Amino acid sequence: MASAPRSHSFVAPGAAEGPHSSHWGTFFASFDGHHVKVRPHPGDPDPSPLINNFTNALRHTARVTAPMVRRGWLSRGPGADRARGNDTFVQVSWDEALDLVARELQRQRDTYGLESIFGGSYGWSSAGRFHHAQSQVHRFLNTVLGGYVRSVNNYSAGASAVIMPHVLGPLDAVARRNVTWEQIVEHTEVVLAFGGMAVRNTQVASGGISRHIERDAMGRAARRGCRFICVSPLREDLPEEAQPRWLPVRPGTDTALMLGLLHVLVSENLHDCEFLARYCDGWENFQAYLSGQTDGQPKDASWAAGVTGLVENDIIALARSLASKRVLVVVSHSLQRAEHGEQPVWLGVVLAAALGQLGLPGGGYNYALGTLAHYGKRNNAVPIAAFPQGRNSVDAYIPVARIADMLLHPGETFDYNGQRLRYPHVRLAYWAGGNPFHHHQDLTRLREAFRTLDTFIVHECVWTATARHADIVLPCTMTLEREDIGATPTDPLMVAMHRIAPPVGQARDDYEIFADLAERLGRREAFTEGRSSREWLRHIYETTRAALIERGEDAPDFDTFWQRGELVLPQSPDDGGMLRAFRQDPDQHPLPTPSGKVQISSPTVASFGYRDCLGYPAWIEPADVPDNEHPLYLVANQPATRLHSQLDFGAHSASCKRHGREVCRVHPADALSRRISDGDIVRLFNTRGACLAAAHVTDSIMQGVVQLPTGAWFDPLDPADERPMCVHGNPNMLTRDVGTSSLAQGCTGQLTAVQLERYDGPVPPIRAYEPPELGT
Ligand SMILES: Nc1nc2c(c(=O)[nH]1)N[C@H]1C(S)=C(S)[C@@H](COP(=O)(O)OP(=O)(O)OC[C@H]3O[C@@H](n4cnc5c(=O)[nH]c(N)nc54)[C@H](O)[C@@H]3O)O[C@H]1N2
Ligand SMILES: Nc1nc2c(c(=O)[nH]1)N[C@H]1C(S)=C(S)[C@@H](COP(=O)(O)OP(=O)(O)OC[C@H]3O[C@@H](n4cnc5c(=O)[nH]c(N)nc54)[C@H](O)[C@@H]3O)O[C@H]1N2
Ligand SMILES: [Mo]
Repeated sequence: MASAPRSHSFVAPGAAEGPHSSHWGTFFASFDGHHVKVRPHPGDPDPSPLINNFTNALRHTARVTAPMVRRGWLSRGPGADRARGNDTFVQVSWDEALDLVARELQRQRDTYGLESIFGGSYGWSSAGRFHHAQSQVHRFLNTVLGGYVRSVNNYSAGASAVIMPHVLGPLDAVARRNVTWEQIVEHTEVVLAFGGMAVRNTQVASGGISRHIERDAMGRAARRGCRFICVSPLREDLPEEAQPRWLPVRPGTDTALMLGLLHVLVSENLHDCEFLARYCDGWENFQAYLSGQTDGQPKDASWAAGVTGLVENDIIALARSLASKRVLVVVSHSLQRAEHGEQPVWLGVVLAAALGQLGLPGGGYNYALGTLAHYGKRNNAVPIAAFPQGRNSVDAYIPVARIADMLLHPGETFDYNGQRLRYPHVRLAYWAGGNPFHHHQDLTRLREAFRTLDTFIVHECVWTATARHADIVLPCTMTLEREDIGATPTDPLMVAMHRIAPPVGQARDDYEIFADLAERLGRREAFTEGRSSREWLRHIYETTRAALIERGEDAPDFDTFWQRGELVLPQSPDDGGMLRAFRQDPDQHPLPTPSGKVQISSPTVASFGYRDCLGYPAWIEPADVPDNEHPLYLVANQPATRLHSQLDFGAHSASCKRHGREVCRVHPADALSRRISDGDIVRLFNTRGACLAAAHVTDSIMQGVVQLPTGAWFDPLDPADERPMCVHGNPNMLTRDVGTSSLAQGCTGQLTAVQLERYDGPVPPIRAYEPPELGT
């Protein structure tokens, strides 16, 4: 595994075959006018089946093939409209569409100022560095208009990105430059994985991934004797190769389990006092809470068993088995995408510190390892340039998952990381490269929020629910229809992403669309700097090439790189990063925290005075838990068969659905008591909404929990309904739109409480991939 990957030449069978890359793998592809043929990169030891989602995608009926304007907006003009999401569209020419967009942008800016424009906050779009749609829209709004209301953080790590700097340092230093899979294969004795490390998730890395190594690495570590413990409601959150022990924990209670483990370690004097004294700050404060001195409740194993549903003796035995071992604590992103998600992230640090493991090879704490293919890897020794964003003159921003709050409550104040902020009055949203009807919670509320806008502009390749709720939809190319450079700092392969197929219908690249809009607003040069797409690729490539030349490495010119199809980049040594340096010399290499040490408790966070995030990590009762009416936890996790909502209609994703619906896992006991059989259509519901899904009855999920992955396109039974049922299986019909806490205001979409029943009504057809009706 340590050996560097080789460059592969790709003198391919079909003349038209070319190299390409996606967030889920590097591959070669060709197009026959109807279908795409894909072949994984030969250097990938465990390629992802997700690449097969491309085979039927390019000419699918779901593609947007011409510019479209919503009937109501065209006839009545900009303004709040309840018809959004339930209206016909009118096809217009590119010139008409661009004139309408340019005029409306100008009107908003001149009438209300830039604080009325929201720059499409979020979304993964494609793997290429240049055509990255989010960067395109942000650069456009900055360089052409002068700025926009932005968002900070993301849906992945909303809580951890804010709490981690208070406790250890920047998130990337803890997630991306820390313990590698190489170290685990060699050194680790116990991997304690909260939320598991599902190989279905390590199929993916933003910017691309050329070698999927996680399954093999876990297998090799396990064969050497490393024990893997999967703390999760789902057995499959660790692969068989890891020979895992499954510890099914009640969702949302990991914090209590960690406290129980710490209580055993401390009361049996198995904790590393020397490490805590030398490297940590604020242990006493935390210990007062742990022991019960603060609130009268010792957080002992018996208490933890009551909260988590685990057996007291199992908690005690687990704690003892960790002492004096090379232990790696892992906390997945999923744990913090929930109420009080800051707490398990913080307590993971405390547990690793109490075990004295931080900074040791293969030991300590690697937040999010195994949730994306970025983590556990070496980092490249040369930089990869991004498409520059320009300067944003607007100060107003929101934490990304507060989008619906902002639209529904303009002018109101809210807490965020020690500050009191005010929601700006946004009247126009411009989205490119994301799908809020995939990523946001409580979709009924989100529909209400988007209905308040004057104008909603979306660039999309396909008719997502977001496009259907827009006023102006501009058709854009899919990645296979254009050239780009695929690269990310944690993968050594830079890929020349060749164009595989001509664009569908009238689709154009986001860049070309923005360039023509900039022209209409008199700012073409400011946006393009006079470069064509190809010239931007050359420009971006030069940054990497210059660094290679400086290091005396193979540094082909752009044309040679393009013709070779790929370039292997040098990587930095596996040196353990910030935490190793700190452990070796805490005086020379203090952590970037107020004390320079690990903040077991944080006076800074304490000074904010929040009741939902205290000055030390703690168990805080969540509000959204099962009750008599909604007795089950719903785990709404990442889909195994696609990336988010992308290519949901793709061959692989579609082949894994049942009766065209998303599959929901149910424990046999929960199924039996509801007379649900494997394959039945079921209805999941709570006070916020409902959706249909197909049941898969399995004992790989713990009793009392159902699981429905994200990504099935929102498909309302009746779009005119105020609270429609999704007939396809989108779990965000059910999730709650509240922040993790006043500290981070992160997304809490992973967990909610639901009821489940067999659905005996007539099964409605799936219409999510049919284009909306055309009007005149
Ligand atoms: N309930 C619940 N909700 C969740 C999560 C959860 O665990 N539970 N997870 C959250 C997480 S971690 C994430 S990261 C988000 C993901 O949320 P998103 O990133 O918004 O999801 P994607 O489906 O990847 O959306 C990308 C969109 O970009 C479009 N696109 C692709 N290429 C291009 C292009 O070149 N140009 C343009 N203009 N568009 C393009 C695609 O068609 C697609 O609609 O979801 C979050 N939502
Ligand atoms: N195939 C595929 N891979 C992906 C993605 C995708 O869409 N498809 N998305 C990528 C992205 S953007 C991100 S951010 C990462 C997200 O990475 P994560 O957020 O970690 O991924 P999830 O699959 O949502 O959750 C992992 C597991 O956590 C468990 N879990 C949920 N709640 C709890 C809890 O309270 N306690 C414990 N102990 N376990 C719990 C669930 O069983 C779930 O299967 O995944 C990435 N990988
Ligand atoms: Mo994510």
